[in-house]
Amino acid sequence: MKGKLIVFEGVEGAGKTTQIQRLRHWLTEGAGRDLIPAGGPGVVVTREPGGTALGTKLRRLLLEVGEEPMSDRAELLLYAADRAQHVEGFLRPLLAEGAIVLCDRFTDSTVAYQGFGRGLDGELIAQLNAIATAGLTSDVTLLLDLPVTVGLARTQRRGQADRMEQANQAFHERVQAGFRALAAAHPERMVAIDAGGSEAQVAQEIQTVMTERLCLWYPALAFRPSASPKPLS
Ligand code: T5A
Repeated sequence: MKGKLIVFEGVEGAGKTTQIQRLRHWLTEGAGRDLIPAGGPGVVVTREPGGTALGTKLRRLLLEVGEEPMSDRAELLLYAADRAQHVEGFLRPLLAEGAIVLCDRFTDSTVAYQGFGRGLDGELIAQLNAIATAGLTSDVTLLLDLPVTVGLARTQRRGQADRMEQANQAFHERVQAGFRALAAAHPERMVAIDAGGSEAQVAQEIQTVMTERLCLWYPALAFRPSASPKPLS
């Protein structure tokens, strides 16, 4: 793929949406602009669930509190359906054109939430992720690491909890343990970021990691005289 897929993961309220917007700003209007190729589709922001028209409907089904409890397997299959549509109809075409895609959640969320959280079989989840992605993996995944209680407190300040947020704390702690296990198992792909600081501090840490990655991905740009890979908050 010509483009790059940069994924943000973490527990509820870890700050993914906030940091994706900050990274997009840095890459389009800050010092990061000099480190990515000009032209093409540029920097694109998306999310799972809900990155496509079908996905928007699936997201509603997944997050609203419905009339009957959703079975764990139905939940798993709906997240997989959302991903299959997102990968084929949105991510692959954009990556083929050279886009830098910033994606809020991807396959690791299914391993952490449906695997570690719900207790569904890891092999089954790996198979479904393989079907849904047809082999597409992230170029880097930034895990925003934050204590569950801090993240949930942030989301509670926003108001009514969605269906996933309503799960008990033990569930969210298992999800957290899942993310940390994934980061330990895939150090080349996943980078843990301390998400407990101020928004600016977290953004700074992300810019440092991304400067390193972008210089590796696009070395010709990094060594241009005009390039100024200084973190910008
Ligand atoms: N899911 C998803 C699965 O179970 N399986 C899957 O395969 C997939 C793909 C998605 C749900 O679906 C589940 C996971 C989720 O439960 P969602 O609404 O997209 O639902 O949920 P989240 O991704 O968790 O989104 P949130 O908006 O809840 O969290 P974010 O995006 O991590 O956090 P953000 O940036 O919105 O910030 C939350 C609040 O904290 C403040 C912000 O201003 C905001 O109010 N904040 C900070 N406050 C203090 N210090 C900082 N550093 C802060 N950064 C942000």
